Amino acid sequence: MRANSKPAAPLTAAVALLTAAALLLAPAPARPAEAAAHHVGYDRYSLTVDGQRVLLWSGEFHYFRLPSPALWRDVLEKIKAAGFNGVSLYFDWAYHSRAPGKYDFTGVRDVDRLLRLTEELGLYVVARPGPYINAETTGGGFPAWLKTVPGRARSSDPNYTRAYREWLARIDPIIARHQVTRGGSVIVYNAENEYAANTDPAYMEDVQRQARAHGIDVPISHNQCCDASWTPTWATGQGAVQIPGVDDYPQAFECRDPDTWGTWGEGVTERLSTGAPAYAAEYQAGAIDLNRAGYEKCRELTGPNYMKIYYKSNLITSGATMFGYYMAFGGTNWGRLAQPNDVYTSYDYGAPITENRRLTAKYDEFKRQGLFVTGVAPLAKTDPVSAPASDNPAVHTEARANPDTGTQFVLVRHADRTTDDDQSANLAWNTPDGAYTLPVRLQGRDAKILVAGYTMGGQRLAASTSELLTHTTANGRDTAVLYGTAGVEGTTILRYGSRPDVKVISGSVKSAYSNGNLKLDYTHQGLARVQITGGGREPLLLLLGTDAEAAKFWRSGETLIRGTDLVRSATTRHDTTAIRADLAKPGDIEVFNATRRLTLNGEYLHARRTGSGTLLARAKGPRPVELPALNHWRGRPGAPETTLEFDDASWKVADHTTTAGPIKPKKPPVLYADDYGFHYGHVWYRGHFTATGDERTVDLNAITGKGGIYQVWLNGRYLGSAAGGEQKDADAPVNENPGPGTFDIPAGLLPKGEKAVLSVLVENMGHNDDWTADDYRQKQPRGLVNADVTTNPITWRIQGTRTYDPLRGPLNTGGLYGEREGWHLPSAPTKAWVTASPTDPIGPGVHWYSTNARLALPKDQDVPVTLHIEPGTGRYRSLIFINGWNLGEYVNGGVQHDFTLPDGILHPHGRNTVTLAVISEDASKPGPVSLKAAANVRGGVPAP
Ligand code: IPT
Repeated sequence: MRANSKPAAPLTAAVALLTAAALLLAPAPARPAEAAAHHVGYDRYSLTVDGQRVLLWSGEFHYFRLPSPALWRDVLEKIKAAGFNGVSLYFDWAYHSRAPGKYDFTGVRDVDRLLRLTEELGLYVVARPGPYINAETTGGGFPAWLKTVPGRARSSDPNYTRAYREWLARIDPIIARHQVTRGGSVIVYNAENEYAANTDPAYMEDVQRQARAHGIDVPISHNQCCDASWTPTWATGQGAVQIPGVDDYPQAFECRDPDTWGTWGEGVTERLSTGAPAYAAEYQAGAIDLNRAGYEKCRELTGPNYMKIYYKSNLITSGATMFGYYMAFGGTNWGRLAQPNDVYTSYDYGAPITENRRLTAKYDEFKRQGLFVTGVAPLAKTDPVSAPASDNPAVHTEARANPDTGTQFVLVRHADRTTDDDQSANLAWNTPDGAYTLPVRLQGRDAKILVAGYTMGGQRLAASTSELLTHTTANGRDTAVLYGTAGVEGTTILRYGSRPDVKVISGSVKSAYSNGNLKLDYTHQGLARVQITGGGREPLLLLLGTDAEAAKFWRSGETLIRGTDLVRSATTRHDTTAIRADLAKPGDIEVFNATRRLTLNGEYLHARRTGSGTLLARAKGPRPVELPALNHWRGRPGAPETTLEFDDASWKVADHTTTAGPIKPKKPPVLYADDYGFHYGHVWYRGHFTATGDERTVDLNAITGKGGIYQVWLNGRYLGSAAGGEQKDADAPVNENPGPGTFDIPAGLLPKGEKAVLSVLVENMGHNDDWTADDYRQKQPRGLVNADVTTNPITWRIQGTRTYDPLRGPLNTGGLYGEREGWHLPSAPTKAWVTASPTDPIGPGVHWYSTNARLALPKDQDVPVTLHIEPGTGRYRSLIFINGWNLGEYVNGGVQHDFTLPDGILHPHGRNTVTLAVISEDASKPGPVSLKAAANVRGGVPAP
């Protein structure tokens, strides 16, 4: 289906004929069944597909943060329903590769399935496989095994080159077979990521050479941080890409102060190349929770007002036609996916779609903008033009126009973008259809894009001070939705060959006709409906609503629907329109341009015809649901490694004397976990020595990544714990105590000449990123980095993850005793455990608890379930395993108390195991644990 491909009405036929090509929007990516090759091109205005312009309005989605492929459909359908026509996808090397030469693209890592889904849903894809991606993911996407490869990453060092070529040789061919040029969805390939410091053009060039060799033939882009002041921009010279883009986060990441405005500037996307479209590769649509304010504050920081002012300003000021909003849906840092300096388990990001897949006020604003931007073809090709003069200097105007159609897009905003004033102005507006003086008003932080000279289906929109949401054409009638701030006046002028018949069906709208202009005056209030017939045009149903009313509309093809909490799709066959929708409560559903009968999620709906010619029906809400209490826990202690007699003969001896990493140990042996192949989660050390009798303290140093801890036992006696810390930056002196811990040895514990064992449990919170491409932070070790205990020789043994779990992947399972024995799995022998409760008072060490939860949630409802953990007392943290999947880490005293348990991992209609590994630093009393429903809607996608 093509928007705007309908023949124009007589008055504008001549113009329309001349500009038909410019008015065509490219069709959505083809479904596999009809896969056909298309040509992808671009010029300074926009991307093109088979010569037709595409304004790419995409949202970022990380499949690796939603370990449930069935729910990929849910999120992508929601992204599509918000008016996005594309998604931007990072591909995370670390997620797929557990060791050199070992790659997995099955199950939750099946990216071919993901790309097939984008094709089926008609979403373009910007594929971003790195090799480096940042993204607050462990190692910035680098697999931890890369830390043991000598040579600087993100350079043309031969060892690194061998490594990244291996990744690209695996991922590129998958991406290549899904390109638009082969009938798929991938329209752009992004090379590297914010490659702005310590750059190596030969490397940047080779990443692209590899891509081409692997069959990538769509344009290659790059996301430059953060404007053209960073050089190189990769616009010219060796390593240059075809479409250089810019990342922009104008609100920064201080969610604690959600009222701040434009901390990082104006957010205007610079054009980096004269021959390519301006590309906002990553444009801020949420934030990492840098100062632990909670993601709701991040959603406020980047809320609808920010979106109106920054996104709309950017569109008109920059003329960008390619956008990647970061993030559309953030998801979960499950397992050991987090890069610990910046994020914790939740990667909700304050995005328009929450981690529990709920739609927010930001989603509404995305929908208002997205339906407009992707539905109004002339916006894909515009040049700056002089703007209507404003008679109030506090009201700023700026304009662009399509050079072929003359259609104008006028930005109206406060001159001072930080103000929340109420300001009015009169605009002296020279439109393609005549000169008009029209009043506008900005109430609070706001910005508008007004349209003039637009051939809207069979209608001609001369000008409006309301914003255009969307318009559709079906059954010989146009329907258009315009909207504005509640209580604020609006004017819409339409052109006619003769006086049309105007019937105000509802609301209060005044109309006047003269000289071909039909002028409608109204105040935005609820939803007004005006039926216009005659005047030499096809009939028009004009809907004039408030912002809130506009957000109630959904569009699927040419079908416009009002009501429900989400419309996933609407398809009409014969006389029946079949709707797939979600409802949180019973409500009305109104279908514009429907045929005769309606079905909702497969069930027939009793509908009646309204005075607006629409079909109206009442739809049921969800049945209430109940979740079981978590009872009947069984438990057992989980740190036998602390005892003298524990048998560690099968453990690796840590005896390396050299390391590839840039941080060298003060003295051998190297104790770094990665050097022994233990990359994720906890690692145990046991140091065996014969006591001299003079030992007084144990002096240790460990690097865990931010937020990690380590714990120390000597001959079974607990000595205490310390924060693991991280090596801050390359300037910090090597080995300058990132995580020091000094522990007194109790008198009499180490008799001279007796055998002794020091047991140390070190947590690995995840690996640093390599944003600055200096290799230093990224290759910083995890585990013990120094140990001073005795003057006698020590034999160190080390043990981390024991077996590979092909289903759950490399980041799921660490090296706790229980993880090595599979206690986190549904098959755990918990019958042999004792009756216990995760709220029992505990001492230092590791304590395992497990129970079953039988869920019987209704099959036709979507109930996102979370694990809620109440604060307790003491210093402890809990790893959360659901059916064997590590779905996060609760840290007592931290910000996160609700952990998303996605369907697919969680069985909504069956038995689940809930297992906790509680790691306590001292005496503590953990808080209660329960299952919670984050929502309850009728609809959803079929459960996996
Ligand atoms: C930009 C990265 O490209 C992206 O991967 C992600 O880390 C994002 O930031 C923050 O969430 S880096 C930019 C903030 C300078």
